[in-house]
Amino acid sequence: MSMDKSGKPEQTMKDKQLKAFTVESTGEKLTTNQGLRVSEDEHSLKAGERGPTLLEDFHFREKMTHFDHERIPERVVHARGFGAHGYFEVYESMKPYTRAQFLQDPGVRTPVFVRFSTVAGSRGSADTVRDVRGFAVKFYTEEGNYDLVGNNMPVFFIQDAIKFPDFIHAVKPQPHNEVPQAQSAHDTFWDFVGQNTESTHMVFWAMSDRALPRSFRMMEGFGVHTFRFVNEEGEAHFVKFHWKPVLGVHATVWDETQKIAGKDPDFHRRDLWDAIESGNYPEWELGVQLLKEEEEFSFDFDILDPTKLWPEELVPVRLIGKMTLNRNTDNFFAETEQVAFHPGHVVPGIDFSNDPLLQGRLFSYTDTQLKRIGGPNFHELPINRSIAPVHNNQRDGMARMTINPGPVAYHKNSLAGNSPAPASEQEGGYKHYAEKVEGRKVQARSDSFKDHYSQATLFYNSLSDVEKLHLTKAFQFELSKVNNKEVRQRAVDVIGQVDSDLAAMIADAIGAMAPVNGRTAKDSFRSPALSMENKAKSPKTRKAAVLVGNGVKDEVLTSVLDALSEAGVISELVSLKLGYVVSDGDKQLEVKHTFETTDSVLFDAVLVAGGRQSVNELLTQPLAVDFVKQAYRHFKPLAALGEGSELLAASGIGAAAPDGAEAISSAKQPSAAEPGIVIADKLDAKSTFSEAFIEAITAHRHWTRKV
Ligand code: HDD
Repeated sequence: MSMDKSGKPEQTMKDKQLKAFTVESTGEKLTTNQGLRVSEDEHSLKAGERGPTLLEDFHFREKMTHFDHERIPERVVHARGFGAHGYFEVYESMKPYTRAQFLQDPGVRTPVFVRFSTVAGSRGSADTVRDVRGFAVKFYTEEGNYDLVGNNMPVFFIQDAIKFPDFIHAVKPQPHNEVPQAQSAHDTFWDFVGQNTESTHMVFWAMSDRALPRSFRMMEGFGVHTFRFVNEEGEAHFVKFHWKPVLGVHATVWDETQKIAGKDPDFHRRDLWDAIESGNYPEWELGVQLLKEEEEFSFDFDILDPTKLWPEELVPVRLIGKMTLNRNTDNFFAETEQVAFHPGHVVPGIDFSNDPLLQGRLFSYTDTQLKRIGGPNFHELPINRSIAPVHNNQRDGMARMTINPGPVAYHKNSLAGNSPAPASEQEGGYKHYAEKVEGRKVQARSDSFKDHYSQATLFYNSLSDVEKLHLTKAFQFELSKVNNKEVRQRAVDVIGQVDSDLAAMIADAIGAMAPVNGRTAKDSFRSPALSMENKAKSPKTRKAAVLVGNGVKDEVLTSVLDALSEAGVISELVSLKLGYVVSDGDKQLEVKHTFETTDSVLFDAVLVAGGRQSVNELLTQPLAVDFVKQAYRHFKPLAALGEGSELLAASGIGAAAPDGAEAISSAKQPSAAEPGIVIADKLDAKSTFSEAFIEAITAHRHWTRKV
């Protein structure tokens, strides 16, 4: 990627626009908001040193008033989020399908701002709760802003936007006591599921590992609805949008997820921030599934139904470009909090379908910004500004920033030569796709939306055994938190319409009855693309904890750390005290964390370094033993150099497993006795050791381990 002279990513047009609003105060004098220099900022103006504060202290009043008004309403959904800047490049011209300018020329970089979010929790809730993740992308195109406001799951809970307030009321904390925070595991959510069976497919996604992403950088994104591409000739194609992460799709395990929420509630935002700061720019490929207009009725599901996906095996995903995030925000509030997305922000060549969920969204998003940002001029906030010029007859409103001169603010006019004038299509004017519609006004839903179970079955059947096990346990956990027995039973009955064996396993764990009229998922169609197991794997940016004490053998450790770093793995030393440990070769190695300040749940892998004294120190520390034990229970790769294998043995690893004892003895080669455990006590095996450890890290987790 191109860099400027200081080695930073080159500025996009959006960066330059934002720069004009950026105020750097380092080295400056303190002033009031009126620009008056302030001479005192610690003592308010008083009548005598011990006297009352005087109202005339304008600096005190201004400072306090601003503080009192610092909060705006949090988003009614997706309140907790995190954003970053980047750019998008198309691989090849999409001209045959769409006239959208930003999808024409592979040489053009379109600036983007992306906000990831959880849905149910408040602004201060934990990152790693079980939830859907928002994946909202604002493209600052030369034709105006285009927002692709999606999620990390390809379907949704409801089919018609009129049910959105009901669904959100059911999943949010209960209104009488505001409990539980950022959880779907409570009566009202599961009551909704039992009463509104259209949610079944999405509930399966929400109970799957997709709801526990390891990182924002390792999750897919979906536009969910069917949209339209329209080309210069006015021809339309139906289109579904996908974001495919280059690092693959990975999750944490449930026990780990819950612990991270306590140990580091900012786990996902920290991960994204750190990746960008360290130059490991996250990347996603943009994929499209395309259907001709005449193929609208070619499937056994309705393509307007947002609870249905288009199986990739039936409609292949074509990768058309790549998005790279390469710049963190300068100010969270100004950028991430004030950014306003809207599925109705489109550019010529992108249009809507009649999906009733999408149609309702087209109303809701402007409405919510009026409340949240406080008026109709939210488009003028720097983060929301288009890089395309804005000219219209809108005037006034709360906090208007542009100064539009002249008396004319209406169309048509003669006094300003009838400007600003509507543009023709050739001049870039947006023209709505001339879809033919007819019908009676009815409050009803098409029969083609009535199948609530087939695709839940498809999803369940497409999962690997481990993913199925996790999903089963998720249902068991969530329904165990439901107090009302009838609500529990109804949920089991609904699950029975997808797979009766699954429903029976859940029923057994939660004291409910197995459904009598269940179905079986076994014979249904599979879509391998739906399983996370079949996605890309990479060791890049994975974090390894390296457990060390004083006297650690540094020679072999250094070569292993070099190999890890070359593979893109980030290693951080964990020891008993912060500062340095002194190695057997008298080197000072910097310790990043202590066992008190970190935890294995914050790492992807663990390496125990060798050296008699070092390992003895670790063996005296119960937290070090717990660290290793827990990493093992979470199926993470573990590696030990030399005497380091004793810490593994002390944690019950290897010795407890059938072939483990042998592995821990003097293995010359890394042991394959247990999946994801790499042990070497011979220095000459170091290169093989590193390779085996990197391979184990690349695999993400080692599910066949019996824990
Ligand atoms: Fe929504 C925010 C995604 C259905 C109403 N939504 C919001 C955000 C995302 C989504 C990612 C956060 C944007 C940001 O980071 O600022 N929403 C979706 C998806 C949906 C969906 C993928 C289904 C396919 N949403 C949906 C419906 C409605 C809304 C049916 C209402 C009719 N959504 C909103 C909202 C929010 C919002 C209330 C809250 C804050 C905001 O818009 O800016 O208007």
